Parts: sequence; C-alpha cells; structure tokens
Amino acid sequence: MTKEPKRYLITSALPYANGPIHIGHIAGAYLPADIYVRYLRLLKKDVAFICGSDEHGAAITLRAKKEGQTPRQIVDHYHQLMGDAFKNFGISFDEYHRTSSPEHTEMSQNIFTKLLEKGSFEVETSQQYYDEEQKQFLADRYIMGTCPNCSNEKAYGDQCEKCGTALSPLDLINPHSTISGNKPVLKETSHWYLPMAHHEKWIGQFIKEGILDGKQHHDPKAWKAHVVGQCMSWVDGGLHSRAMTRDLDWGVPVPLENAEGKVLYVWLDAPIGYITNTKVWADKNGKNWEDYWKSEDSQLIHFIGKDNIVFHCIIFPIILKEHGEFNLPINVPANEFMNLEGDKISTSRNWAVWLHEYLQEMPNKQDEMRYVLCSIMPEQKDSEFTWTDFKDRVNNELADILGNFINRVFVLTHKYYNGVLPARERVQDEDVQLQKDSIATLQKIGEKLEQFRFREGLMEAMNIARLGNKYLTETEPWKLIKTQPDRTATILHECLQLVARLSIALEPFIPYTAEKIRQGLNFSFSEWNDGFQEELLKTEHSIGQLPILFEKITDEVVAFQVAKLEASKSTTVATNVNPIKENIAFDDFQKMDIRIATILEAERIPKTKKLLKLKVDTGADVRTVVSGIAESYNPEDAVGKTVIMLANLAPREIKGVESQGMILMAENANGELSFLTPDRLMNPGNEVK
Ligand code: B3M
Ligand code: ZN
Repeated sequence: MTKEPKRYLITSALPYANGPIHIGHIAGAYLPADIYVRYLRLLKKDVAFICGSDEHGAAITLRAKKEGQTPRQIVDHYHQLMGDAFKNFGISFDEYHRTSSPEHTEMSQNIFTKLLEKGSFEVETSQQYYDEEQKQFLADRYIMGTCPNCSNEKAYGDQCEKCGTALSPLDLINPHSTISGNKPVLKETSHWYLPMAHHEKWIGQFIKEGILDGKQHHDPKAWKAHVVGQCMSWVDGGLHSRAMTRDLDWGVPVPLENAEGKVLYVWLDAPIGYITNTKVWADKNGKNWEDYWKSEDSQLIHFIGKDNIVFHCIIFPIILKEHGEFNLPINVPANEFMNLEGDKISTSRNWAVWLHEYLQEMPNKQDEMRYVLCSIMPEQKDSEFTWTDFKDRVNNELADILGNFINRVFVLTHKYYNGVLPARERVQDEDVQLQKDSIATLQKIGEKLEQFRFREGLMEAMNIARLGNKYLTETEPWKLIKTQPDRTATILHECLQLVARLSIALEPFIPYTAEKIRQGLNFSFSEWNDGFQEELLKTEHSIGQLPILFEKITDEVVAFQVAKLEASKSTTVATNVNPIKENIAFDDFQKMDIRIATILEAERIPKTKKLLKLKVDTGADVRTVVSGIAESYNPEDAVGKTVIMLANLAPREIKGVESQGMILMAENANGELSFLTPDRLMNPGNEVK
C-alpha cells in the first residue's frame, strides 16, 4: 500500500448521455480528476485517465420517450456533445468511449457470466410493478410516488432526490407509472440479485480500516470523512440484496437463454464501462489493459460526485472482488455538490450553466472557468457558484494578481533590456528568499494535490504570483534603474525565474494560460521537477511578447448570464402548459380577421384594475377596444405600439364601453402579458395569416 505504484488508473464518473454536462458535474468529478492526472503526467507517471458516456438505463429511455426519439438517437447526440465539450474544456481523458458499444456488451456480459458461474448471484422471483397499458415492467425510474421518508411527491422508484434516501419501487406511496400516468399493477418476474448482506463484513472493514483480505490495502484516513461516513451508514444499516438485472428493452442483454427482455442493471454495466474503456484505449495504444486493472502495482482512483458514492465504494467493489481478478479503488475522493445562484443545479429544471454553452458564449475562456470552479470546488462541503463571484475572481485574482505580475515583468524586461534576460549582478537576501519561498510553494502544491486538496493547491500556485507582486512592490526596480542598475537587473532576473516557475505550477489547473506564458517566455520544460531548479531561464535568454492572458469580465456579461438563468425559470414553469386544443377547420381559421393595428390612445377605465380603453387604427378605421392589460402596461407605454388584433370579433360591452375587437396578447407563467409586435415594419391593416 505504501509503496510507490507503477501505474495509475484514474476514472471520472461516466455521465449519463441524457443531457449535456453542466458546471456542477465539472466541479464534482471532471476538473479534480483532470488536475490530478495532469500533475501525475508531469511527474512522468504511467497513467490512464478513463471516462465515457453512460448510455443505458431508464434515464435514457425516459428522455427518448419525452423527446419522441429512439434511445440510440439520444445517446448519439449527447455522447458527441459531451465528448466535444470535455475536449474543448481541456479535460484530458485518454479515452472517452461509450457503454452502448459492442466492446462494452462483450466486457459486461463476460463479467456477468463469470459471476454467474461463481454463484455470486441469487435468482429471486418477485412482484414488480407493471404498466398494463404499455405492456411493460416499470424500471425504478418509471415509477413515481410519494417518498415514505420526506413526503416528496416526486420521488422515483430508486431514489428520492429531495432527501437522498435510496428507495425501492414498493416503498413509494401512491405509485404511478411515469409513462402512462396509470397506477401500475404487480406482476411476477425473476431477476439475478447480488446478495450484499454476504459482503457486509469485509466491505465494512475495507471502508473503515482499509483492510482487504487481511492486508492493509489503503490508509483509511486518506479517504474523505464524508465518503467513509456515507458508506458506513449504509453498511451499518444493513446491506440488502439488489437486483442486477432489469426488464427493459435498452441495455446489455442478459447473456442467457430464456432471459429475453432482460438487461443488466445500469449500475452494474456502467462501472464496468471503466474497464471496457480502459481496454479500448489500451488496444489502440499498444498497452495491456490488465496491467492497469489487475496488477498489484497499479492504483485505481475514482473521481465522482457524492450521489454516486455507494455504487463506487460498496456495490462495484463487491462485483470486482467477487470476480476475483480486479483491483479495488485505493481512494474515491468524491466531491459534494455545487449549487448555482442560490439554488440546487437541476437538469430537469434547466437551472444550470451548460458547459457547451459557456464555451460558445465565452470562447477561449476555459481557464477562467477552470480557475473559478477549482477555487470553489465542493471538496468537503457543498459550495455555490454565482456569476458575480465568477467576475470577481477573474478580475481580482486572475487579472489583478496573476496577469498583472506577469505583465509587469514582461513590460520591464522589454523596456530596460530589450527582452533579454539580464544577469544577476548583486544578489541580496530578499532575492534568495524569493526563490526559496517560491520553490517551497511549488513543493506544497504537489503535496496538496496528492491529498486531493485542489482548492488549496491552486491557492498555493497563486501565492507564487503574490510573492512576485510583493517583491516587485518592495524592491521597486523601476526606481533603481538609474541609480543601481545592477539591482534592477537582478530583480528582473529573479522575477523571470518566478514567471517560468509559475508556468509549471499552473499547468495542472489552467493549462491554456500556462502554455501562453511559456510561449511568451520562449520557454519549455519537461516535468514538474524542473520547477525546483533555480535557473529555469538562463541569462541572455530572449523572451517574446506576452499574449493577453485575461480580459476583465464586465457587468454586462454577469447580467446576461443571470438573466439567462432567470429566463430558464419561467420557461420551466411554462412546462405546465395547457394541452393543445381540439383541431379546427382551415375555414374556421380563415373566418378570423387578424391584422396589424396601432394603438393611438389609451386610458384606464375607472374602478377597474385590469382594463384599458384603447383607440386603435386598424388601417380601415379607428375604433375602440377594451383590453385587460392594465397590470402589464401603463397607458403611456401602450400608446404607439404596433400590435396584432382580431378585428371581426363581435362587439361586446365591457364596463359600459363597447369593445370593437380584441388585441392579441401572449401570457407567460407569471401572468404577465406581452403585445405581439411584428419584427419588421408593418402598417395598420396588414393581414396576419
Ligand atoms: N451515470 C450517474 C451520474 O451521471 C452515473 C454515473 C455512472 S459512473 C459508473 O451521475
Ligand atoms: Zn424523500
């Protein structure tokens, strides 16, 4: 356990291919893994960084149903979208494969068969919910009902997302089928179960003491307290058998005769995806995948979010151990959740910052987001992302501390030395101290990363820039250039070494910026340990021009993003829309005289809250219309508007005024009304058809 591993196998949770990636996912399972892997690579370790799309399970079939597409269409779309976004964001997977691939079917069926042969499963026949209208058994996610724990009426058959309790469909109060809305009936079916109670003892010891097969497997203190805590509360609560197969028509088929219509449980096949995808990568790269999964000198680490803890720390390890040949994880540094602008991130409510949209809206700002997400990574407790905080961190930290230091060093070097690194001429204590401190800081970054303390690691990296700024401010080389040019030369010499060291220290966190700095410096390096050298750049080395590192984020950008989120709130409420009305004949439609009109005058109708009396120009005449819009428009705002009206609605008397027609309005979920204004020049009387 203590011995230095020869290989690292690092995985990030396979995201469900039923929606895009958002920044909560990134902060949870992808960015920390990427930072860690980049660091390991800089240490010249042999590492495989494996991920891919999780393409099975009811989450996918549900989405497909909702969108009127096939599961295949859904997963093809999101696999591509997520893969591209990860790549663009600099998440440097060695492999991003997919669980709907033939390779994966083969791998998971082999593992299932091996366990079957070993007698690891028990067949149980039970009553399961069945939708008689749809003629299908209902997977856990297809059943909703009231959570017995917290009374949330929208709990799923496998989990209540409100209180986090793991459920089985039979636990739900008032269950209903999410496909038809009907109350399901119970019907008999057989499945293969993993009798987890048999494993309670060793898995408890594995989690709590880090002991496996009587040997110290890992240091349990190196695991996060919340991970151990969550697992132990499961184990202490007693482990129950869990079905490893499902009645579903989308998934890895159970490789047995007379198992038609049955597939592997998605939480059995998905983690096996890590194995499949390692093999896919290894085959392409002339490596042996088994070296990474089965050899004693390889270490497996899973990066995940906290909702996946039991699957990675209990269920999958049981599968791996039952199989007998695989390594178990040496650590599972799960993160907690990141909230967004005061609310839980939610795919279904569209309350999220989608990675692919961010990359589009803010091109070439990967590092700004990487920096902010790392700074607030929910390592020990939940955290929160806000756009104002994003702006502040980019402007006050990246631009004002990091960008500013590097920029000053470049400017001064070009100004006094034509971009050529001056020699150290008169070294003083503070110069020696600066190098010492920055080297010690680099050392600390490594230690933090090895402990999965990414926030602190990043803070230390920024401390190198802080050291530089402080040193410049205290030594004021621009004041010494006339009187003590030897001091100015020495100071800039030291500063340039610091900039080069920074370009190494920042590489795991903000690789795009680190590369830009090196480009500016005309500097390259080969490994992390190079950063410990004092003279990274030699005297007389020529530096180039520094590309712009960070632009300040403006208030407009913040306002745009916040407004976008707020808008998503009203669109999601609007999913409670009315069903489409019964069809009408085209003739009926043609009977209506819908036309452009202009509002000429408007006044409130006394003693009413909602009504305005309008004088409108229909092109053919000027007439009076009473309109219930006073809560959304003041009279003065209505005047002059070009609107759409139904001109041949039979006149009606409203509050003593005869209304000759109707102005057509749109209404949102909050009851706000909006005129429908044409988007190019239209005149009163122009037809709407
Ligand atoms: N797809 C859950 C998730 O995306 C699941 C993870 C699988 S990891 C093997 O949160
Ligand atoms: Zn609940």
